[in-house]
Amino acid sequence: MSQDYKLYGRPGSGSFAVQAALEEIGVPYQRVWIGREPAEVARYRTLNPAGRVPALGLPDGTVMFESAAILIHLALAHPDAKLGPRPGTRQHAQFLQWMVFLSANVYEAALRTYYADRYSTLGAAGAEPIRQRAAAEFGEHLDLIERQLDPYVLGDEFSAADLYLNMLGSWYPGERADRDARLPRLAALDQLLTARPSISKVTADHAE
Ligand SMILES: N[C@@H](CCC(=O)N[C@@H](CS)C(=O)NCC(=O)O)C(=O)O
Repeated sequence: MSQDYKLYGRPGSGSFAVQAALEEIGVPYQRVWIGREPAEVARYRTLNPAGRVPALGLPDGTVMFESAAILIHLALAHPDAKLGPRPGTRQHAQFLQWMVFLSANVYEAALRTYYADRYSTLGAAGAEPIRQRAAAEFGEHLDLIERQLDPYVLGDEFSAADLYLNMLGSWYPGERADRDARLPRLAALDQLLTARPSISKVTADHAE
């Protein structure tokens, strides 16, 4: 039986871009915030064994996780929303490249920045050098994609990669003014996205 999409997330987390994609598509969905209490996380792990957010319940009840995979799936499942180029094209190859780049490098460096204690055998006592290195790499990965923006990740074609980059770029570890001075094209992309109703709706939802 078909049901609404069910988005599992947390305010300010990786569920932001997925929710923006659902808004762009215009399908009904339920948004479920997952608390951080161990019992709630343990319950959530029965749906998503990775225990991370986001995860997406599909209309047939299947639950999938990994933000880039979810965004790519939504782009493919709803071609009319134009969240990605036509599969098999050169542009789609670029789309896949940047989605994986963002997930494997930018998102990964953000996790190392904000959960640095998990990456040291010393825990919190060993976190600071890891955090500093990760924050530097986060900026370097953004520098790389900055050179690509014109004005979108795929040139003049808007896609889910822009939703993803907009979210990840907002996690820059430092002052926003410094980020915008370093990454002016990313700042210009933010302006374009802020004008989209999907982004303003999800921003308001995550700020509640
Ligand atoms: N590779 C995963 C990473 C997901 C992830 O780590 N999400 C963070 C929030 S942005 C999370 O759930 N953190 C909670 C935790 O690790 O306990 C993805 O792209 O979906």
